[in-house]
Amino acid sequence: MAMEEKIAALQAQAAEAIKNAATTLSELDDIRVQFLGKKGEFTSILRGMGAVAKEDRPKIGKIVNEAKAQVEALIASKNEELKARALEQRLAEEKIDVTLPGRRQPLGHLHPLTLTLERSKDIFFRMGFSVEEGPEIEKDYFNFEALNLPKDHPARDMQDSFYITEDILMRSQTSPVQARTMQKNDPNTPIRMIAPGRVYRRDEYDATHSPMFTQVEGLVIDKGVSLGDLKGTLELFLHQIFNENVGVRFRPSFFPFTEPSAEVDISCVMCHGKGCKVCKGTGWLEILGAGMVHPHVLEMSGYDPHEVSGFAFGMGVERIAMLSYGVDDLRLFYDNDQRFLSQF
Ligand code: 2NM
Repeated sequence: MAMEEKIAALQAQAAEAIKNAATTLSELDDIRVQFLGKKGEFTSILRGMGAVAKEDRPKIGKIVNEAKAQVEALIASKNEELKARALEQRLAEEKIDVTLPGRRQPLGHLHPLTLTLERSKDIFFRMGFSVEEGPEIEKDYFNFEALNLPKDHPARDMQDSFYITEDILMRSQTSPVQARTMQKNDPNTPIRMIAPGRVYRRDEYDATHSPMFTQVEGLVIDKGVSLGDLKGTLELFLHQIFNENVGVRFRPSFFPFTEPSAEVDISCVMCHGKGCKVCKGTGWLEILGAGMVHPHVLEMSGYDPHEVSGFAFGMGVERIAMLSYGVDDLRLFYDNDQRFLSQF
């Protein structure tokens, strides 16, 4: 058989196979290998070109290449056709049952400490307090100096605070925010603020202590602010955060930044004042510290103690959360154990 005829026959054979024998993509690929592969029919013709007369080689070579190109084009279009058909078949076969109920995503909620902090903020917000924030990495000056804690004060010991350099530390209270607010303010504008946030102390980690805990401190400065205002404000707060019937008492105490200073107790939430293990038989639980802002503190931050007076207070959010939810180990707030958290 002449070379041209052989090629034409092969091309027709390939076209027939592609048209009728290939019903799947893998069958089509088998056909491609059979005709166009390394050991395929067209390749062996090209290999056999040596036997063709020299003057006929360009002509025959051209015919082979054209035939190959045609077969390749047929394979490509059949490939598209089969792919489209396979997709159509999948779309027809696979059905989504939209009536099946969805997988329920368990819904989370706020952390008990966040809930307690938000409730506290809300109570003060309704009394006209603004919320101020400040850095957790603080200057020694704002954390201690401006609050009347002189250089030799025991609270400034390296053993009690996390120092970063000589004069930079992790704030041990949120009062530096009050000092910053006083200094930022015009001394003729009154202040009614709270400073909530994290504070850091070199404490053991046990049922009642943590090297990091959350505080809410407050500060009110105006003309004629009195100890009565302090008592009224804190009583209102404690009656709202616990309940209307909780007992509140003020005991004399000492803080470097307030004079006079007081510690504030509530009647025991467990025994209602009768005396139990939680209140160690006293019937009372210490809940916050407070006092009238020391004249020196006012002065250092630009307020004239002869013109204005103020009160300040501070409390631990963890302690409030423990007493209002009846939690006896502070570490539970930080463990992120779902069995604990999902109860709030
Ligand atoms: C407390 C207790 C008493 C307090 C004082 C000040 C400031 F900045 F006005 F001096 N801020 N917070 C204060 C007073 C904090 O925490 C137990």
